[in-house]
Amino acid sequence: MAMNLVEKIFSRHLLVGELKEGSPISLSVDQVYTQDATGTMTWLEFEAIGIDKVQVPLAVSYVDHNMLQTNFMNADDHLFLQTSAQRFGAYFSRPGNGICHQVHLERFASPGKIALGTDSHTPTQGGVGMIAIGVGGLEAATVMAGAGFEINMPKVVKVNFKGSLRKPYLTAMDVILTLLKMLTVKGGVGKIIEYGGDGVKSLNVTDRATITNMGAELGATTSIFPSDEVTRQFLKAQGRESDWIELSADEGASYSEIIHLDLDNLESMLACPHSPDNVKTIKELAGTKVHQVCIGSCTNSSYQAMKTVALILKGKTVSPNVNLMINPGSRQVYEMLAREGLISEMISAGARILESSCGPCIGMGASPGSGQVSVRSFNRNFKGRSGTKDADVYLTNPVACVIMAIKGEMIDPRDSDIEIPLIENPDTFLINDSMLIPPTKNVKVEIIRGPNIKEVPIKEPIKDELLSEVILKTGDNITTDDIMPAGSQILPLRSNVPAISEYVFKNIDETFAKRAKEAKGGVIVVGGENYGQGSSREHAALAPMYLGLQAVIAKSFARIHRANLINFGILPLIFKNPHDYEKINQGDTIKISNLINSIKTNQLFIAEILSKGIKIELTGNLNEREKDLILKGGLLPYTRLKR
Ligand code: MIC
Ligand code: SF4
Repeated sequence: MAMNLVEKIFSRHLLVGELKEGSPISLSVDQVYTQDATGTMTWLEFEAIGIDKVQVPLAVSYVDHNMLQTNFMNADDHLFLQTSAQRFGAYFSRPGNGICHQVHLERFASPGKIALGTDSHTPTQGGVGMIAIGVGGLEAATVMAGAGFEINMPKVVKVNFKGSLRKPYLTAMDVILTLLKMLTVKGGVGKIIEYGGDGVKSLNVTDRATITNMGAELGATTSIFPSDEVTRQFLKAQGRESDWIELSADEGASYSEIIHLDLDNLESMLACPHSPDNVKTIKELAGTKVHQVCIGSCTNSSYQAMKTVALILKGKTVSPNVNLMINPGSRQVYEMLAREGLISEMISAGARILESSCGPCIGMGASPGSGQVSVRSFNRNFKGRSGTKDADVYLTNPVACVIMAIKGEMIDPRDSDIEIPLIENPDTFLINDSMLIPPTKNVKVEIIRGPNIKEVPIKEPIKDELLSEVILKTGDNITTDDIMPAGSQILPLRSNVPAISEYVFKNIDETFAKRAKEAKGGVIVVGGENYGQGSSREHAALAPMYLGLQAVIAKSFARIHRANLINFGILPLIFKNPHDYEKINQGDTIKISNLINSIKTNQLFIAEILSKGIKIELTGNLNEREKDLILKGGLLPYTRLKR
């Protein structure tokens, strides 16, 4: 039978189930990686499961998010992560080595394999032809403890490229922004996007990785490219040619949908505030004044992108009205640029060079000024994410970014008088793995914890009747940044759930935490479409759970957040009739009886809105495992009981 790429890789990893759209499957996993902001909880959870050593062939613990050390907390977490990695058998990527997705692509990503990462941009690795999926920390911990990865078989959508991207003013960012304009932030939910067609040849691996990285913004489970000669060249240049295998879809393979995109007809694009799918051509915004430009992140930090930026800056000066920040995503890229004198060109032009970390992308410093316009080569521009609530953040390709930094305003690169070089892949990358500490063998290392590191809270198993107040009703596309904000003040609290829970919904509802704690009988939140889009942070489930969240009722959910809710024993319920959303108001008390039976038998849940005397129907759509997880109070008690 002709197979697509996803079916080929899944069938080689299938433990349980059938590769039929929508049906539950369990897959074996080759690689798991964590980053520090989600990783402290993940490693605490791994420890709580009680397994001595990581059971997957490769585990890597990165430090890249919580890099500002304004007090003891982040440095303590780094040491906790380093000692946990040594204790449990994972590589440790030291702070300064780079952003997890970029470093993983350089040093570990392998065609044909399956990786999970505790970060929503894990699909970056799809650029080399592997399946890489973002998951919550607890999910990753159980897989590292030996469980299979359970998921409902997604639809597979093919995006067929024709033409070529080899034009200096365009980059892979324009490809994915064009797709975001076409498909929106909900367009990929429940789907894996498989790229193919002749145009794929014109994209090198790092271009492909930019596209798969931002597949997360489409809501896709993951995205994948074939593994071809271009992939082989990339791996060879990374000194890893032996990791290469050829992988492509069979002729006649079937897809749930095929989308065509002609790379010859692309324009320079930019996503406007405050959503990555609010995409326009740069020409439409030409002349808009720019105050800050940030280049880097896990989306656009390749050596080629950074070298292009440096060569454009050479001999020029950044506009006096613009702050230009550059954070090369990995030490490999940073060191190569430095050795070639390219960092000097950046400094000389007036750029501010930041360390290899997430930095401005997650509001870890470099927040724009009040009401300022910030143009970034990053992947998310949700309101307030930059650390400045009233800033307007735009997303575009690194070439357009640097040209705007010089000109001080938005301009299509073709309309500027600036010459843009076209940089080829290097034949060899600089390989220096000295900041990747390999797992120790057979030594019991003591795990060192700072005072800010607290235990993982566990939910009481669900009761048969819920009598809870709707503490908050939200609109569509609520992000996990809305639910559990990040930024330099809140991120250091990731290993302390009681403390971080004070900030739940803080940016959109100042008193949520207070009202939730006061509510007797627990908390219900009502949401619209695509509730919980964005990051994989399980804190967006765990911290509300700590405040008493029992159920979220929404029109639809983003995949990772729904899984995180279930993993922490919280019911994700869907309006059977989406118009019933209008019938519930904030402050209503909702009664749902016969819960346990409804969960077990997949019956409709009947919710009574007590203040109005009306009843509405809700569905759970829970598979067997999900039912079990909810009934046992979440994945941690479930995993412990199974052992
Ligand atoms: C993000 O880009 O939002 C993050 C910060 O990398 C998150 C992970 C986190 O919240 O720690 C993600 O994308 O999953
Ligand atoms: Fe880091 Fe931003 Fe990438 Fe998230 S999206 S991993 S915060 S660089």
